[in-house]
Amino acid sequence: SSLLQSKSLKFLAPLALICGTLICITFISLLVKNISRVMKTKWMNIFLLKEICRALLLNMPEVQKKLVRDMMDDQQSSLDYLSNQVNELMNKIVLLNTVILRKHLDPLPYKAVQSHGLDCTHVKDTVGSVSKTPSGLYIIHPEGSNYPFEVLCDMDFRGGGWTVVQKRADGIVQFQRTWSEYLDGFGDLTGEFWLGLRKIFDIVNQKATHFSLYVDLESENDKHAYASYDGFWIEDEACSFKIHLGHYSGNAGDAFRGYRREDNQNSMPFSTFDVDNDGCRPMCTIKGQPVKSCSNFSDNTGWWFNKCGLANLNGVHRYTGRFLATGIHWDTWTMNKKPVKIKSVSMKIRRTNYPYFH
Ligand SMILES: [Ca+2]
Repeated sequence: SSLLQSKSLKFLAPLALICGTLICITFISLLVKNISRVMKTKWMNIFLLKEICRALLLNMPEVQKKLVRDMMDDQQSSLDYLSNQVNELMNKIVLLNTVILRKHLDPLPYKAVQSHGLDCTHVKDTVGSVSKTPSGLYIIHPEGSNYPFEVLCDMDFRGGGWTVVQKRADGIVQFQRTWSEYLDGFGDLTGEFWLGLRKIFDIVNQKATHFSLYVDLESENDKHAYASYDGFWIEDEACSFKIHLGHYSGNAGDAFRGYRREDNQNSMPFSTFDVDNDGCRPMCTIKGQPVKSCSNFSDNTGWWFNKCGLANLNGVHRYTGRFLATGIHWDTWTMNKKPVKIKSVSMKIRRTNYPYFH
């Protein structure tokens, strides 16, 4: 029996070994399987993460781009707004500077003096016979006028004796005015002004007087040109202050008469946006545009328009040192076949019998 026992043991031992090995292999294989499953999920996760990252990376620039674009747009518009504000402020500073400069420069020569006359030529003749008459403000009382009024006399230019009827320099004074304002005059005699049609009428319609007109123009680049008329008078209010001009001389061209018959403003009545005498009845075609009112077409300024013509010295002054699209026109004054951009103007009148004339 002990032999049998040892035989069976001999037989059982390898069997147990095989069984144990098998179990072991199964266990290990199960373990590996498990590990690999875990690895697989991990890898899957990594893959997914990678995919998500890639998707994010792909999407991120788009999102960012949009964000950045929006931010830049915001920045740009606020920059534009700020630079506009700066420009506006700069323009205001320029205007204020000119006001201050004028206040500093003017007090002496522009004090109204006591002496009077019928007009600046008469003032010059009477006051100036003793000592030099300075340029500045004088009170005149033309024949036929019901009241005396203040005028600016230019006593220096070409022998003096000039009554200044209109002046443009800095754009401070608005020339978009009603008929009644053009009638009585507006602005500042020490700066920009329109003397007024009634006063001009009273000066040029005195007995035994003839007046000439001198138009002094200055371009944006400080060039000067002039147009001189050896005769100048206007009709009364009932005739809407029709203008009458004598012979032209000068180097700026005769913009009052223009080149074509329809440009001729000579003997035209005055027009404003509220009183229309401009010869466009019912309509004119200006640069291919239908125009009912030349005053409207010229930013509501007043002038002796004729369909509408080449001259408008009362046009809107847009010279701010930066943007030049001036509405002041004397379109016969040209450079490179284009009308010269006008920065400042004055219109002055003087008796023609003045000895120093010409
Ligand atoms: Ca009209």
